[in-house]
Amino acid sequence: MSHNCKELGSLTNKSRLDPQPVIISHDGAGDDLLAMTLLLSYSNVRVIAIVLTPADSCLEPALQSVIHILNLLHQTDIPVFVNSQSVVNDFPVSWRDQSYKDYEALQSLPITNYVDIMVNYNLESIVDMLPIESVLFIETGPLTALARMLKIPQVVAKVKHVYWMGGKFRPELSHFVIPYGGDGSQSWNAYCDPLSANYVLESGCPLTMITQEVTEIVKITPEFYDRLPDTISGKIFKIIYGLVKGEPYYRMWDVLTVAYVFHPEVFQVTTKTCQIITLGPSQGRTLENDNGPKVTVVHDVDVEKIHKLILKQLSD
Ligand SMILES: [Ca+2]
Repeated sequence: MSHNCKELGSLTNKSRLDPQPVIISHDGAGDDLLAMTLLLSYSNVRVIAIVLTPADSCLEPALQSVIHILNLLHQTDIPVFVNSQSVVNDFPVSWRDQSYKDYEALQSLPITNYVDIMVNYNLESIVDMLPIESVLFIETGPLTALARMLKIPQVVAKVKHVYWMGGKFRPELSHFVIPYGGDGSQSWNAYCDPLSANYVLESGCPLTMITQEVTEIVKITPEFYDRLPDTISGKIFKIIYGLVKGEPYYRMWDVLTVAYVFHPEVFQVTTKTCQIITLGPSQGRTLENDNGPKVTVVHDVDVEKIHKLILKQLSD
C-alpha cells in the first residue's frame, strides 16, 4: 500500500504547480469512455494524449464518441491516436456492437460549438507529444497499444508508472465473464492479447494491476446511479451507465482503474511476482512465480467510499 500512496502523494503535491502528464489508452467501450471522462475531471493531471484501440468496440462509433466527449468537456486540444493493430483474441461481436449504442445515446448531449480534434493513425508519432517530465500511463483495455509504444526507446524512458485494468490472481473468486476458448483463469484484457501483456510485464516499467477480483466487487448500484450529478461529466455517466445499469453482470471496471490512481487510500494492495501465460487455454493468466517481475496488485476496495469519491469528483 505504502508504495502507491507515496506515488500518488508526490503526484498530489507536485500537481499544485505542475500537473502530472498522463496518457490514457483504452479500447473504446462505454466503460472506457467513462474512465476517460473521470480522468479529464481531475485538475492535478494533464492528459497529453488519448490512445484508442478498437478491441471492445468498433472503431468508428468509439472514435466518434471520444471526439464527442472531448467536445462536451471542452478538451479539444488533446490529440487522439488510433492503434489499429489487431488483438489476438477478439472481444465478442455483441460486446463490440455496444459502441454504436453508446455513440447514439451520447447524441442526447448536443455540442454547441464543435471543434475538430487531431486524430493520428500513426501511433509511433506519439513521441512528438512527450513532455520533459515523466508520464503516467493508464490502460483500460488489452495492452496491445502500450506494448507498441514501449518498443519506442523515447517512450520507455518517460514511463513513471503503468496502471492497467487487468490480471486475475484468484480465478476461484471470479464467477462470470469467462473468455470463450479460454479456461476462465484469466482476465479479459489479458486474454485479448497475452503476448502484449507479457511484453509490458517484462518491460521493467513499474506496473500496477487493477485486477478482475477488485473490479468484480464494484457494481453500479441504484443509489450510485441516482446520485450522479447534473454536471456535464455526470450526465455523460448517466447516459452510458443508463444503457447497462440493469445488467446483473455489469461492473465498474475501467472507471475503478482511474479512480484507483487518484484515491489509492481506499483500496487494498499487495505485491506479487508473476508471469503471464502466453499460449494455450490459460493464455493471459497472471500466474504467481518467484522468478517473475514484481507488480503491485490491487485486490480489494471500500465500495461505499469509492462510490462517494467518484460522485464528489463528478460534482466539481
Ligand atoms: Ca476497456
